[in-house]
Amino acid sequence: MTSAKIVVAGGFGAGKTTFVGSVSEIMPLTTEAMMTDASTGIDNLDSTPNKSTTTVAMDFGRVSLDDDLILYLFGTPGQQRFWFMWDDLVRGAIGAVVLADTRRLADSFAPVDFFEDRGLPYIVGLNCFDGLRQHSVDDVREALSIDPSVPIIPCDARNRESTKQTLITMVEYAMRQWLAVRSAAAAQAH
Ligand SMILES: Nc1nc2c(ncn2[C@@H]2O[C@H](COP(=O)(O)OP(=O)(O)OP(=O)(O)O)[C@@H](O)[C@H]2O)c(=O)[nH]1
Ligand SMILES: [Mg+2]
Repeated sequence: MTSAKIVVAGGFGAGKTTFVGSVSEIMPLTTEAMMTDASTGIDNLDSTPNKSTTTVAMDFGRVSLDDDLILYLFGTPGQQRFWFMWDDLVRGAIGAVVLADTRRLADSFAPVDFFEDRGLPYIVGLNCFDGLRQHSVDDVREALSIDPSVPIIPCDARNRESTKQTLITMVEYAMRQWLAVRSAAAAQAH
């Protein structure tokens, strides 16, 4: 039995808590707080008018991908004022899913940069709100300057099969990256 830690990151309201909640086999641990008037003018709710809470620390969930692989999921807070926690949350993770809302693509720059800077493998999940994807995968890749080797896949954060498939893609990608780093190190040693 192996376990691995995965981070679910992304901009404010991209669907991180929804993603962890839809796929987790245990009742997810959430740290939601009511949005108050204090966030007016700071947090943009135009795209998610029904959103009444926000994550103030983290989400936590667990999912078994098969008989011998358990994933522990850590969702980050999305509000910029809580980003100082991200460094602690990613410690020990094998990789991350960056959820992007294609209606607010600019919110994905900082999360993508965060994982690029730290050299942690990440994939991008395009959370298709209301089934709409406003930009193609190729356009998103170009807009966010993401390397062709990094998977970018559409997903629905509310759908268990979709979130599970996103996680499988993440794990496969992290393993490929890890093997590539290991064989490069072995080649250097010879
Ligand atoms: N229509 C639709 N709504 C979604 C989808 N994913 C999330 N939502 C809704 O969008 C809102 C934001 O979802 P959250 O899961 O709280 O987003 P978050 O990224 O955890 O937000 P923060 O923690 O505040 O950054 C909620 O009202 C969700 O019900 C989706 O795929 N489609
Ligand atoms: Mg959240």
